[in-house]
Amino acid sequence: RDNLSHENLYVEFHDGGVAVIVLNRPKALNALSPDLTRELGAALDTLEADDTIGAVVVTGSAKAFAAGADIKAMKDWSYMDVYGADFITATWERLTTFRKPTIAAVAGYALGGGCELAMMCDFILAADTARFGQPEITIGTIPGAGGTQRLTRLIGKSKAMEMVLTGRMMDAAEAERAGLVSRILPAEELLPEAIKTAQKIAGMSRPIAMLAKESVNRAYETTLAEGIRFERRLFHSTFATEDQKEGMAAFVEKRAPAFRNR
Ligand code: CO8
Repeated sequence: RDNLSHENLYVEFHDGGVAVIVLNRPKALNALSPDLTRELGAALDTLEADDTIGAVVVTGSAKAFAAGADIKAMKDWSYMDVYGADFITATWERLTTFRKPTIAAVAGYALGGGCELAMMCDFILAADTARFGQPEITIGTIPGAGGTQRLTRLIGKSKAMEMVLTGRMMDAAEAERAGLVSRILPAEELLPEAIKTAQKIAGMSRPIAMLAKESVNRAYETTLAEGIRFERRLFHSTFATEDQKEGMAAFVEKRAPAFRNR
């Protein structure tokens, strides 16, 4: 299947129901311009509607996942330019409303909006070259796409506060220790392993994977008691699917399940 090409990114299709969104604006280290974020939203709309796709990887280049929002584009904007356009959360939040599982495969710089974009994915796989940071304070602003919120939930107040107040970067090892990334891989294995992981997820029952994602995400939105109740109801609802019958029957019959995504 042919790649889907946009000006600042392209989408590769892989076997097993996986799409890879490759941010591709090398001359600006994948800085997230308004055009790039619009294209990302459009790509996600396409992949959400595509029944052949079960999981999505978002990645950049060897040097940069994304070096942040586009400082050259932003520098002269007025308050009304950014407030009026609700810059730029409306477009970015598309990733957080995407219902299929998403993996950020991060090599090189994930800074500012780039780190925020990675944190909007369901989990982060990092190359040993990855560097994470929220350097906004060094250019006279603060994180604006979840950096003060998601980073704090992921790595705790002390580390998040230090990073947001000093702008210092974390390397991959520190990011893994802190719980920001799920695993570190040698740089050359990052994308193949991310695709393999996405294929594994896409091979599960799609609706069940979506329920699992929704339930984990609820942990960030509500109290423990409410989250547990929400999880229990979703768990109950899996018994209304054919795939639960198939999965459990396959286990008992000692064979591989053939999920039909219903
Ligand atoms: N915006 C625009 N251009 C950029 C950006 C950026 N964020 N980052 C790098 N570039 C450009 C450089 O200007 C340079 O272009 P040129 O060759 O025309 O001068 C080119 O990319 C290569 O960059 P460098 O020469 O600087 O490469 P180095 O290897 O020397 O340094 C760094 C790499 C350390 C990553 C460095 O480029 C850097 O510090 N970049 C800026 C990082 C940053 O401050 N990011 C935060 C931006 S603010 C932000 O993200 C706010 C988020 C708010 C979210 C709201 C939704 C979008």
